[in-house]
Amino acid sequence: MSTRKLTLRSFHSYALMMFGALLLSTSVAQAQDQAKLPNVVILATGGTIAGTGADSTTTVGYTSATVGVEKLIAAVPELKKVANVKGEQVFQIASESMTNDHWLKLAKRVNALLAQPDVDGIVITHGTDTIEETAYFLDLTVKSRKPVVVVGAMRPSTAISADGPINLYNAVLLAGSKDAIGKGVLVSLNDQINSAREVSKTNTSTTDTFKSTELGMLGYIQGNKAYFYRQSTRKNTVDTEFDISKLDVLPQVDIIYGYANMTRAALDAQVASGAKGIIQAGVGDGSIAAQMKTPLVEARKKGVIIVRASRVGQGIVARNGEANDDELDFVVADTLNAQKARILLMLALTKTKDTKEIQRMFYTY
Ligand code: DAS
Repeated sequence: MSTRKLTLRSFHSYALMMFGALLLSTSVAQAQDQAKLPNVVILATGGTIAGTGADSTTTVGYTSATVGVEKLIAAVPELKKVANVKGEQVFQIASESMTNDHWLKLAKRVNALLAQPDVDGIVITHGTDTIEETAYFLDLTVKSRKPVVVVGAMRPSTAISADGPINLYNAVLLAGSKDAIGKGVLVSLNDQINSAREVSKTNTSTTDTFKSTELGMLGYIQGNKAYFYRQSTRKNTVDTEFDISKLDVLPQVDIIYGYANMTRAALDAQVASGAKGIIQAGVGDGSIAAQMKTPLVEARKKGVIIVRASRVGQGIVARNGEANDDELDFVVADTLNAQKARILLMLALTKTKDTKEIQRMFYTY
């Protein structure tokens, strides 16, 4: 074989070897970069973020909870840039159907995963209707400082400008962010970061629906980075006294809604059905209508814990303000709305029936 051919052949094999070495070093470098990314587990529960509509203009009247977690992840390939993600389909429901049983199962799964050293954070995809409740339940029961971010969407995955993919991307980025450690359970949609305790759904259908109104959101997600400007002053996660690891059921706590001309019928029915606690979402500063005082005192005498909350949505329900709580042995909800006061009272009742202790909890969490 001529020298020229030999030189050409050896050049080819040398070039191939160099290309192989380059490929190998690139894939090793990529593997090393990927290894540096946080490990985030996405727990899917359903909701609009997993919803589908008849066509791309359907933003109401769609079917919630139809798209599986793997498809949600596949729809956002950019997730790989910010975290190593794994998905689990925990439930597939519209969140108006979320129950205490779902919450206990979800909280136990979250705690089991966060106890693993190879899990850095968790994202929970969830319907928006009860995100604030699930998030607050987790805020009181998760036993880790690692980030837990609850995320949803206001438009189904099939809609023009669906907000699910960007919300999911931001939630995964936040769950992998060191700044989110120790901030309590977070709710993140619409580029904003809210605390589980303060956030509420404030609009039936717009993408900016989640607000912490007067007490304020914690920060923003902008340009692939989470920015925190404040954090909740209330105890949460590892600093709470609640342990659900051995609980299979939660005490029944119901809510009565205050309005002019209200009657005792709903209260009596809930007490008769076994309620261990009643939250009154009262008018104004948790006021009690004249016709409701006797039935509430009767319920208290049966051992039912009565908590005065407000339907107003903002502000502190003052103890001994609109009612003599000391004399009636009632509790006040502080700034918690009725649906969150219900969650705290359910967990409080797993520890005590002492109203002084329960009031302390409402001033602590
Ligand atoms: N029904 C709503 C729910 O599942 C849909 C949504 O907004 O997520 O909460």
